[in-house]
Amino acid sequence: MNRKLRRQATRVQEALQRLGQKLTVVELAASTRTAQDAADAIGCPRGMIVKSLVFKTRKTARPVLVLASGDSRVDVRRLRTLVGEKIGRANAAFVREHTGFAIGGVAPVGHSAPLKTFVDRKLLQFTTVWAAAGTPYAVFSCSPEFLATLGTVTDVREDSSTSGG
Ligand code: 5CA
Repeated sequence: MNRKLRRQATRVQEALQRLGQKLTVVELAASTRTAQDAADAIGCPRGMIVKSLVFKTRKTARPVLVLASGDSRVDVRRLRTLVGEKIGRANAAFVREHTGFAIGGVAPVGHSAPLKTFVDRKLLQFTTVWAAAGTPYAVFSCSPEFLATLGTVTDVREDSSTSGG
């Protein structure tokens, strides 16, 4: 069933194993590059897709990873408050340098070096979610509680003060 994984996907599979997780990386024939692509390929609501978004602090150029629901937008002002510094989206080169993955395949685990991580609380409303696994064709499913172990759970999506989720 599980064909030989590409190198980056194997890295994610191994990271999951090191974390003691019995989770399986799967490579799909269809692209999972964006949250919408992944939702279409998997056949699930876009909200159940985990976006792994990399930001860069303006002054200190530190990477920050935000895990958010596929149908949420990250509120950059909230993120700024959380990190205590101005922050913006990272470019492709910065993403690759600090995660080891290309945009569209950035996984929540298996990074080149430990990454400051925030997990948006909205993800916790699902029983299962799907995250990228190193390439724009690889994903794995997990519980949101597993993602919660990877960083700080917080409300960092837009409108999260009023929508209640
Ligand atoms: N594989 C899917 C989830 S399974 C995935 O990686 N989705 S994602 O949302 O985490 O990653 C795609 C995101 O990368 C897009 O939301 C987009 O905001 C961001 N992105 C795309 N191109 C660029 C770029 N040139 N620079 C910075 N960010 C980009």
